[in-house]
Amino acid sequence: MSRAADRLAMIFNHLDRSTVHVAASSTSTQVASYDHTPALRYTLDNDALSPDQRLSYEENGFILIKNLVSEEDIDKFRSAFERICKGEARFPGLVVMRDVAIAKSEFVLDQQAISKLQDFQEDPELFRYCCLPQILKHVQAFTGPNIMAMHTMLINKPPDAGKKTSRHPMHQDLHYFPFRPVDRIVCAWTAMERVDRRNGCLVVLPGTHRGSLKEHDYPEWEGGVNKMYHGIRDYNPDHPRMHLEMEKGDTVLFHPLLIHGSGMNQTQGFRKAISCHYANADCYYIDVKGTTQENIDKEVKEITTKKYGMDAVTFQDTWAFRGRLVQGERTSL
Ligand SMILES: O=C(O)CCC(=O)C(=O)O
Repeated sequence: MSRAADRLAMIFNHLDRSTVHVAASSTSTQVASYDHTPALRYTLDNDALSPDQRLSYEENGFILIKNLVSEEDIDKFRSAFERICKGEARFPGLVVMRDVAIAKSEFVLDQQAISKLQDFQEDPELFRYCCLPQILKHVQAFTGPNIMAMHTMLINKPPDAGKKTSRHPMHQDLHYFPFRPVDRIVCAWTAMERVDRRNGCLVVLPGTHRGSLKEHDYPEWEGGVNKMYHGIRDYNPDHPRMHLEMEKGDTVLFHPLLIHGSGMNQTQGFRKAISCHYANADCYYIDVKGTTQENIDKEVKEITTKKYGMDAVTFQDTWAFRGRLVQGERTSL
């Protein structure tokens, strides 16, 4: 038997034991079920993950890898963030966001006021995160060998000011992306310090990556909602949820349909994480007209027109400008 077949057999055996896919009563039925059910839809057969990791992602829509990014690198990313906060470094396209609870009049450029950096692809130090070989090694299990870094963020979740605005509503990242196929997109999210329920760790609904893209909009929260923080209107509140408590350097890789969000930061510290959404460079742009993504398309276009005075730029263009090749060949995106 070839190594790949060997590995698949291992996974099928594992599926069989944990009866994840099909509860079948006889061996012949089990084999028939596997023939008709593509068991490994979400991961590629390229040795990038262990069979257990593949199985876990197929089932749950995420995998957590302990200690993937070194303390030294994280400290360097923190310093790069601080330089931006102090106004010592600026990069084209970088979006600096503040929490909605901070009144405009109180806004000063320092770490206390900044809740998120987006689109740091032109900052060589922060962008190094997206190119770390140990991350790309895992990412290619989902994207394949040609990899684009499409969306970059450093999240600095502030201590909640009492209005619960530090929460991130439950959402699916695909809502923001006009490219497909969905299974060739993945997010890497690395804790820059210990994250737990007190400082607002990620919360995920395991298995929801197997569903479809849901309707998103601003939640009706009394204390206000941060810009672009759309949430799902109707997810099942009784679906089992998992709080991903992580140590500095731990990294979660998750599917863009996985329903997730994060809780309130009830500490006095700023909870930091760095993340990148990757996609197979062979992905293609789609027209979102007539889909649930029409509202985000409209909002992005309004922002671009206001910021750059360019109303000809499309939702898809904004992604093509930001995307950077990190491995292989830029074939499509
Ligand atoms: O880091 C967080 O709190 C949540 C980030 C997130 O889910 C997002 O920005 O899409």
